[in-house]
Amino acid sequence: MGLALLLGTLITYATTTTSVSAQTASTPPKKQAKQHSASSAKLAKAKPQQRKKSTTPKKQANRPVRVAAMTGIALASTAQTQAWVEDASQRLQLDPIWVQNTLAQAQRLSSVERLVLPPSSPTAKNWTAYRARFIEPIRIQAGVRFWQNNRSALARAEREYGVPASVIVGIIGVETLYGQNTGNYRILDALATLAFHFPSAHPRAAARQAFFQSELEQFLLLTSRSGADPLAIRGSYAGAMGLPQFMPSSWAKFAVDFDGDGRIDLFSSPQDAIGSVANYFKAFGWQSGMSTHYPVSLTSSQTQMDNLLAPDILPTFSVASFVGQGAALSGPALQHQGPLALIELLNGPDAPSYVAGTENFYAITRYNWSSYYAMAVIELAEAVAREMQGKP
Ligand SMILES: [Ca+2]
Repeated sequence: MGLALLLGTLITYATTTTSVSAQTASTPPKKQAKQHSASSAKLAKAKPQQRKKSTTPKKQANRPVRVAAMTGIALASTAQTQAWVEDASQRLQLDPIWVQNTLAQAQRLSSVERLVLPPSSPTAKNWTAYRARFIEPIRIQAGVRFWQNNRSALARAEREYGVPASVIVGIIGVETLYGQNTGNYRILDALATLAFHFPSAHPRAAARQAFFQSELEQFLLLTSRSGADPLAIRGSYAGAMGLPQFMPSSWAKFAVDFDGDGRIDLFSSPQDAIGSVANYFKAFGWQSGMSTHYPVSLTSSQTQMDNLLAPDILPTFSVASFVGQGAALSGPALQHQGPLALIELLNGPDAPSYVAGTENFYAITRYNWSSYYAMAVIELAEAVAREMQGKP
């Protein structure tokens, strides 16, 4: 997924990794806004003559385009790639010549290979520092504008999927700063690199490589079906695309046409992005009306920290069990139905922060497997919602 992951991996704040995308490798890079319109044509289906120019602002996000990082060497045609072309074409019922020709145009990007590796000298996780990168005035104000510009779609998504508008706004804000940073890697290059040259130094190289081969298949399937040019679509170095940074498999499974124009366009239709994020959460168990988390107090020396932290972010303990182990709750938390998790957020040299996470907190981590990411989404959501009060 998005920028969150970049920060997550480079600074090692993110506990695990990625994404909607479900288990993307780890770390999409900083993105440039630039390619939206180019990309938007791509996966969007049909009706070419009716397609409007994108109205998404193409602000340059004041980051230089790292052209050097985007060019590589031609992907070598090997016995492995040949076998893959044959096998994938058959299973997906794609024209093997088209698959072959498409892959032959992919570039192997050494920058992408480097980016998926864990940092060589990880720094301590620090929620306070991580938070400061996302809960800040520019992102909050952009969130307010996004909410104002998409008020009815957000309200409809909340009605139809039960996911609060604020959470959807939080996700799109953390992922791409509301479309300003959607990534400038050619998706074909990124996925082909990771599908065939995943760095063996990675602790789970074999599984990750298999994952990216599968994502490459989904990408070719999507482009083939929509008639999009697979060479023109851009996104993160890990293959995530559009406003919500969906991986191809997530696009295939969870993206929806929420503006009703007959095609799914996560690059330049904020409405499609909004509906797709909400649909994703609903599919991953979002429960309407449930809080994401509650404050928790752990002052007692009797608190059974090892036991409470053992399940990590997986909600496991009833309110009674949670409290019984010395994790004190108050107010509405005491009425909570369903399991809780003790979420620990490290603060470098300072004392960690803790919250009691619900199943909806856990649902946010299905978008990006990190409690730091989830908490940033929640706090950005809350900050934008506060700003929205009293606004037209
Ligand atoms: Ca649409």
